[in-house]
Amino acid sequence: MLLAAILSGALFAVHAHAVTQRPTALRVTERDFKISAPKQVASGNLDVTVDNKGPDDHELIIVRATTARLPLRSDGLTANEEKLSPITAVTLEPAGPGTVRTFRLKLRPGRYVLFCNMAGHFMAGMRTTLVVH
Ligand SMILES: [Cu+2]
Repeated sequence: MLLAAILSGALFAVHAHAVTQRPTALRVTERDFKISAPKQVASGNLDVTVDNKGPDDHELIIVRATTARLPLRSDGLTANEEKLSPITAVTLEPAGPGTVRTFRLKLRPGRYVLFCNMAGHFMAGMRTTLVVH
């Protein structure tokens, strides 16, 4: 009886997850010069919040890449967005400190890099990896 109860509970949980497909919240905080975000998240719809704590303007770009060592432009200070365009999931233009932006994004399983590409910011440490599973 106990085993049956556990099994039915498990089935219900799986079923509920498959049916509801509620978006998962993904909170990203940017500041000079760091990006804080979860290291992993479930695939599917994400409700992303990007909070710029400043003091500088910051962008947010998400690319599907296995490593955070992204190709650089010849300036040596910014990632090569043109080269990355085929694997880019989203690009948010620069926003000032205090700005909070939200958007919905669907990501399939894989490894992603979140970064800011303002001159020097990527190299200064504004990058983090995210595993979507
Ligand atoms: Cu930045």
